[in-house]
Amino acid sequence: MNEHYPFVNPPLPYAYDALEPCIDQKTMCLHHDRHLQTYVDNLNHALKDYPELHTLSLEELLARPDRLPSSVRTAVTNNAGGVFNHIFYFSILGQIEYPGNLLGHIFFTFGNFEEFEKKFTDAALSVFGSGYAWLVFDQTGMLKIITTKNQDTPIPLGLYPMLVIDVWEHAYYLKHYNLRADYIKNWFHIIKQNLFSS
Ligand code: MN3
Repeated sequence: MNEHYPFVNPPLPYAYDALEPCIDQKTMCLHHDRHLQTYVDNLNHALKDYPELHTLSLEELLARPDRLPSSVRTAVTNNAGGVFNHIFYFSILGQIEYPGNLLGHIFFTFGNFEEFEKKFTDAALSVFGSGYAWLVFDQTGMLKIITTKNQDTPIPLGLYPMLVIDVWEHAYYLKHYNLRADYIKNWFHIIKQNLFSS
């Protein structure tokens, strides 16, 4: 994610129906082509009149919000977050290999996969309103589960994201209606397939 202004919406790295039946094609189309596209468009619009920000990557824009002009701080942070979070979410769902022996670290940290799944599910269910649950490495190399609100990211916290689930209702409402827990189970089905096949 080292591109800079003007940002583009990268194509989904797999077919829209590749995650069926866990995540349906229509949700993937709308989520990628409309929701993510809107964040890309709004980010470019917010940056348009600030050439000094045009060479910065998404991570650079997100790392130090205090360095952004106050007139666009909120717009840039929210929309750069929306772009970063969605690209990351789509990418880990299609990933066959995760960096740094992630599965080994999960076993080391949580004892077994079921314990990780339980703790991560609880975290994802605990997000009130819209946001994300993440599995991250902290700066000491320890795995942690965290949640973020709205389009906040782990980047300004100095954390390195490994996995994420988007629990905004638009990520699951068409298929699962209000049942976030069912969607989380389906998300885990995909992630387990990826992790255990590598
Ligand atoms: Mn989303």
